[in-house]
Amino acid sequence: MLSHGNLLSNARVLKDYWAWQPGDVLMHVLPIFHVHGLFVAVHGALLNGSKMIWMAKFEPRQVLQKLPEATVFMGVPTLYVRLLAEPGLDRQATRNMRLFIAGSAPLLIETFREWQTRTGHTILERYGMSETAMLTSNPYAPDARYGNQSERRGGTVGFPLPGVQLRVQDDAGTSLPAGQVGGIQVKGPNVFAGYWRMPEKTREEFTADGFFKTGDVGRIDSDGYVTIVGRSKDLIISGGYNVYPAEIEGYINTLPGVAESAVVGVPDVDFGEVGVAVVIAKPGAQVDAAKILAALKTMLANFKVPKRCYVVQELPRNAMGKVQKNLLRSHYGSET
Ligand code: MCA
Repeated sequence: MLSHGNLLSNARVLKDYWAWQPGDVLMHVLPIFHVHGLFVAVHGALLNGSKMIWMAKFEPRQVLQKLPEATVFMGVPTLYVRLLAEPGLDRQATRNMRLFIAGSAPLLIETFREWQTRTGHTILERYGMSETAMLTSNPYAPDARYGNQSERRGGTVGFPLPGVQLRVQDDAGTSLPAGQVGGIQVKGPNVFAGYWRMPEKTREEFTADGFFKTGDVGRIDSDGYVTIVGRSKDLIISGGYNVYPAEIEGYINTLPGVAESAVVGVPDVDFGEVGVAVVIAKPGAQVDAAKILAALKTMLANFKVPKRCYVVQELPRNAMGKVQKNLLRSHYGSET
């Protein structure tokens, strides 16, 4: 439940933080059924009274053709990777741009650096969630508020935005000092009121003193930059879309002949991360990996369908009997 107050406060902060200015033109290429495309991009432009160049689909070549008419671009890392694959991406193509912003998934340092080399622009990475809109951002420009810490630092998501309180806690609920890794919790005028008609879940996800537990794991460096190192929830972020392994496993387990399954995220050059399914057949049953994927395609949105499927004899388990997804990730992450 996001209120108008949540969204307006965040949009105002972003307008100031990213220095939206008269004459800005947004190149809009993201789906408008997510906070990134719908709120951060569209509402940023609307609040600034800005023109948008509206693309129905992300086509790298079309984007490059139109880019000289734009000043602001927002994308998930996959879009930057795909633009980098275009020979036409260079300083000339990006000459009128003021700002490139990335979010929704981790931007690899290689992408950040290659973008700098090819275009001369430094991508500004920020961090947010549907529940909170935007939480942190790398700085737009040198700013007295942050002394020397005014660079856009690759691999980090920058500073908590004005008005956002962000802390890192261990499992016992103790706030951790700079540099130590723990659960990221936030509070601020942008944070939602709770999950719609889910009071239990809402209670679980907030602390007694009103901080929202993001489920992301990270640290705050001594100079204030926030870095996300992982997440506590079992979640795959593929091309900027959230994919919940438990949902996919639930579908696989209903298929004929399947005893059990585990879905894990493995690295992918294009989507950052993609799902891989590892399946165990019922005794005596014949299960075919390609058929499983074909069946899933009829049941799920395409982006949720694992890119690969393996039928194996057993799943690695720890002493408690829990599937060791980390082992599956490292094993299947190296097979392409
Ligand atoms: C498409 N496919 C995918 C994905 N997208 N598979 C995994 N992950 C994906 N993200 C499937 C297609 O259905 C197709 O399957 C095959 O992969 C190849 O698709 P392709 O043509 O390459 O895909 P596309 O249509 O060009 O889409 C790629 C995309 C898109 C443009 C990167 O995924 C996208 O727009 N992502 C952005 C999502 C986003 O806005 N996220 C923000 C949410 P087949 O071959 O079987 O047909 S997060 C958010 O809002 C928070 C608050 C935040 O902080 O921003």
